[in-house]
Amino acid sequence: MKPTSFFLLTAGASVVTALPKKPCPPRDDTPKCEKPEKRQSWHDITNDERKAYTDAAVCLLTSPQKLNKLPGAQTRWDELVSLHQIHALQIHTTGQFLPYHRYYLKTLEFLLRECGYKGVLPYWDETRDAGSFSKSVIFDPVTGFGGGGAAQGGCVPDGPFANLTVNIGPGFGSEPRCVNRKFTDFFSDQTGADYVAAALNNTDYAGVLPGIYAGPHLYGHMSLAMMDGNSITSSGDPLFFMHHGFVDKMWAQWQAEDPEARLKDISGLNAQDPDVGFSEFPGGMEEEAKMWGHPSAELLAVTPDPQAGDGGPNITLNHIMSSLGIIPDATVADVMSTTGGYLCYEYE
Ligand SMILES: [Cu+2]
Repeated sequence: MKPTSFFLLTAGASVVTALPKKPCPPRDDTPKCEKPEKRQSWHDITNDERKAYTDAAVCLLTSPQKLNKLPGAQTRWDELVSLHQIHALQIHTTGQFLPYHRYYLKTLEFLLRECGYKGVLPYWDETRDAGSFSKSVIFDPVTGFGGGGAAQGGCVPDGPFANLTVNIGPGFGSEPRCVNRKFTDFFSDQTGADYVAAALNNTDYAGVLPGIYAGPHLYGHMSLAMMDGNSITSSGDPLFFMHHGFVDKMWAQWQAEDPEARLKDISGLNAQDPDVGFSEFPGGMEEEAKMWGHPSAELLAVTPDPQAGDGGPNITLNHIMSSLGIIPDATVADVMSTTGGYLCYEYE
């Protein structure tokens, strides 16, 4: 036995010395973005691509929840909606608005992949339907999201999401409701190209943030009244993500006009100012709570610290965003560029 082990030892040693010496490559953990995916408008994708997308969304709406920690969540889709509910008072009328919703779209994309979706995330170029949203091809009952209900809270009458249930919302509650929306076309005027240009006509984040938020973003929501028109849980309607792709595109477009400055420009609070609440409603947070209640102790127990990574009330590039374990946490710096490596896509 001894000669054999001696042989192995010497043989091993000679292999080690014979290895060619290569210099170590510089260490870089950031994935590279060499070929950004192209996010296309719903108008421009094929019917097969549309169906693949809505099939995956239906799959999420009908699959059981997995995390076992989000209050009220019954389905995988509910978990996604719950994230928006839990973060609602941190990500609207605050500096977190654009980065968190960008990260939220990535969370949706991850979940769609669980349901077998292989395409790129589409978005809705609302400028093409401004003023007449209800007539958009996106609401086709066969190839799109189905139409609007007769009244606010009225269930979508047709399409892939008719008769499906969301259990998160309205507000901070968790009651089973149908997927619902209601069109008011005249509000959708203000998602038109002129309004987008006006929103983006700002030189810093502090200016463009309210431009987008209170401009085309808000008017899109008012025109669609998704999920009882409720600001806390409107993401229950899968259409929400088509609208927020459009919102994300506006930010990306603005950033691309001066990348050097704008890919680093972030400012604002990381949670709502109690005196302001949602900027679109009067009276501040306490007054607005009459519309949707207060988060329960159960919800607060899973709500991330809005100052995570910031060390104070103002948002920084180090701010940590969470999906409560659906995808890993990310920082605002990670999502500043859509082609920075953590993300790798562009809008067409
Ligand atoms: Cu939101």
